Amino acid sequence: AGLAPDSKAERMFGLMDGFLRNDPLSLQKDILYHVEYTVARSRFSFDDFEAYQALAHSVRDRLIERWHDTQQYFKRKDPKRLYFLSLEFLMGRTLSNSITNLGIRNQYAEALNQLGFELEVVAEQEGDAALGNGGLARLSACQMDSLATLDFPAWGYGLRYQYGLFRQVILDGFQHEHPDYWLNFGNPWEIERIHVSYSVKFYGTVEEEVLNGEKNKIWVPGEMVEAVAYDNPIPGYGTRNTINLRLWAAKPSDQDDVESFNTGDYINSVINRQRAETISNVLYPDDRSYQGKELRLKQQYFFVSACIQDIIRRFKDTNNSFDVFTDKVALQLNDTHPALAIPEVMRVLVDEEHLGWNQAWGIVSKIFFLTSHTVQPEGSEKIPVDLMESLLPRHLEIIYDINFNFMEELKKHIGSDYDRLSRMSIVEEGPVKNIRVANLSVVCCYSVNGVSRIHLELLKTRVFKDFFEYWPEKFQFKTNGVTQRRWIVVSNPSLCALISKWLGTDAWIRDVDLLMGLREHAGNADLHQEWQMVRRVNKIRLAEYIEAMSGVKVSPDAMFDVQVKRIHEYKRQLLNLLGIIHRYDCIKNMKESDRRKVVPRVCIIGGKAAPGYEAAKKIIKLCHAVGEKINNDPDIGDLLKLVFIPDYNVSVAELVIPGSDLSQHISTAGHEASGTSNMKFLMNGCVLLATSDGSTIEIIEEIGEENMFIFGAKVHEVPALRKKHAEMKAPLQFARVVRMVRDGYFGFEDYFKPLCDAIDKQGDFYLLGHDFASYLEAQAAADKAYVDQEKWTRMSILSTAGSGRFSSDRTMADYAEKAWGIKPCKCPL
Ligand code: CJB
Repeated sequence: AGLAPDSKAERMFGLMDGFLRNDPLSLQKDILYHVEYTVARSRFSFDDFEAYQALAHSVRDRLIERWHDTQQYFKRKDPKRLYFLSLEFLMGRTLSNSITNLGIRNQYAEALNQLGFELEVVAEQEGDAALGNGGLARLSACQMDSLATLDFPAWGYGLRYQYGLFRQVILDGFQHEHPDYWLNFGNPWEIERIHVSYSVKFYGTVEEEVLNGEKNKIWVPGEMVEAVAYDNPIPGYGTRNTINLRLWAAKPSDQDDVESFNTGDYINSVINRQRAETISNVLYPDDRSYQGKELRLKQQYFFVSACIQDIIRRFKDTNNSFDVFTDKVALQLNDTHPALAIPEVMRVLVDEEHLGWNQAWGIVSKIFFLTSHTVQPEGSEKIPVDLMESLLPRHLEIIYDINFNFMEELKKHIGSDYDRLSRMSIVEEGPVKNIRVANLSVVCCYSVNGVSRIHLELLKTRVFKDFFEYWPEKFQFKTNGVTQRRWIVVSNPSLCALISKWLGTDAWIRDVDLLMGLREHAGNADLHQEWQMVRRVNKIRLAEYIEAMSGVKVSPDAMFDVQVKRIHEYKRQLLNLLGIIHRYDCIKNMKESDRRKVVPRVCIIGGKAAPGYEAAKKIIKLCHAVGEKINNDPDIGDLLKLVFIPDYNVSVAELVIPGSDLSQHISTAGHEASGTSNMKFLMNGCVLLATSDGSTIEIIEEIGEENMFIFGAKVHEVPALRKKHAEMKAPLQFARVVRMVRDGYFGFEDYFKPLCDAIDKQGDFYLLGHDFASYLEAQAAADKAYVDQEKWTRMSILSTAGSGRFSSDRTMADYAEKAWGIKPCKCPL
């Protein structure tokens, strides 16, 4: 497959002994080969980590084989390709996912076994690739898996940060951030492409030349940095297709700074050049606010410049006119972070390829597709014009020109409504002049996509209201999804086997709508028994992990109630904590006879706070302070426990999600653009306790409100509630728990004071007080349902059964058809 049928190729193929073999004996040989020659340890003595390394290299060989075939096939067919640009990818671990998708998991397990190792133990040796912050970044990873599985001719592009997302270390209940130097132990999954490297320019001046009688701009840079490619193969499931995730690393440029070397200061010149590498050094850990930082802007431009050079080079390999560019290339912008790609393509087409402005704009305005992930208008990025002018002088000119044309066009339609014109302008006037990256993206992208139906409503009516009224057809939504390969097949193998048994097929792994077939067995007593057994084993595994991490012993008989996600005020981990305090307070004040009716709970919270986000860090500390009190109260015993899981990441999620009974998604309505962990919990048969927000609204439609616990204000009620809030009195039980925190019942009263003030002195923006009573009702309903194990198991089965619509396979097929205009291109087996 993939090889041209000439005799030389056949000879080469023969010399290599054909394709790599996947029977357990061949796999053992390959593993030992890599122990000896790649890891350079003795095959007579190697440990679990070395076994992991060798195993990973043997998997890598198989990935490369398929990668070559796929890329060669794409090249031959030359279809329209999708380029997925994202500054963040949360890939997590690769080993288990790869061998599952390649369909050789059992063979590897057997091979390892015969060498005296256990696959599960060896797989645990791998660290997470955490090149992203939260939902947005994990979404990119899920979508790559779906693009590969659905055979789409797609490439992902990202940055190869040396330091991924910080490691969260908890000391005395406080979060500390430690660097994540994830490449310390090598990374067998990437292929360094030293021959794929591009110069990226910064600073300097714009000059004019006359070319064929026309004026042409040339950017004379003040600094150059090399972008070197690192390829990460992404295998599809049940297909030979293996697509590429190309990550760029910054390296010093040979062409840069020759001057300073000539001045004789050799040592300083070397050190200066080395600074180039800082561009791709570290991931920004704030997942919503990165305004106006030079390094961030450099990162973004470095990224898009490398991508665009690579994409145009590949286009020119098989095409000789830009007339067909829009038939061959679609560029997906994962939020506005890579939006500089827009002026960059304009610059390349006009200044370097010498297309006229109108022709170039005709191309640019058709190839970009934006996905917005946020509902906060203040979350959108701004670039100070001064900074832009110094770092990217030519791009600033281009943005001005785009804006000029846009404003002229707009005036023809809306006349002299200057307020609106100034709101829609790409350039924000004021004491500091800024480029509004969101406006630039909306003006230039062919479509703007929300991540859930309600999110689109909010984009239309709040965030991009002016733009929606002007360009209604530009705005669409494609509800997010997650991949069932990672979130069921890899992370919950026993549930996977059970589902396949009851559906009579494992075809749902590619065709996830088949999960609906579980509905007809939702009342079957045998299924219930098996379902409960699988869930219990996962809970025991989680209980062991909790004890190892926090020293708290928890009983798998209790309900495991979980909230894991980034810590944000709008996600309301504080509401959860106040609910737990209330529960504790109630139990303390109960008669013995009532205590016997209490459903034992283990409350589990996990997530990272952005290093500069004070309120979020206080919430983490409060969780520890409350946990400390409850867990050590002999009066409470197993009735209630509260544990914080430190350093929540993808591989921790793979353990926590399958072991949860109840999972909380309790953002103030109108604040969560979509949410995606709700979908992962759903797939694993966890029952949701949630507000009607983001994608949860669509989940309610799919599985029915009677199979979930829904509470709280609705999106359309929130603005009025905020206005009314001053006159409203918080319910007594709410005031009481806030007072307990304020009065130092859990210690640290000065430290927690701002959290209490935000609620009872500063207007309670996130409406904790308003939603508290209905939150407690929903929790009480969950307790009641849990006691009735038959009812609970039914709800759990129906959750999994209804999760198919929330697969990223559906999202990617939607984008392919309605936005990008790409078609599957399946490499023959
Ligand atoms: N999101 O993770 C991030 N980071 C951001 O900077 C902005 C948004 C999240 O993206 C997810 C994927 O679309 C959404 O599900 C989630 O609601 C949103 O907060």
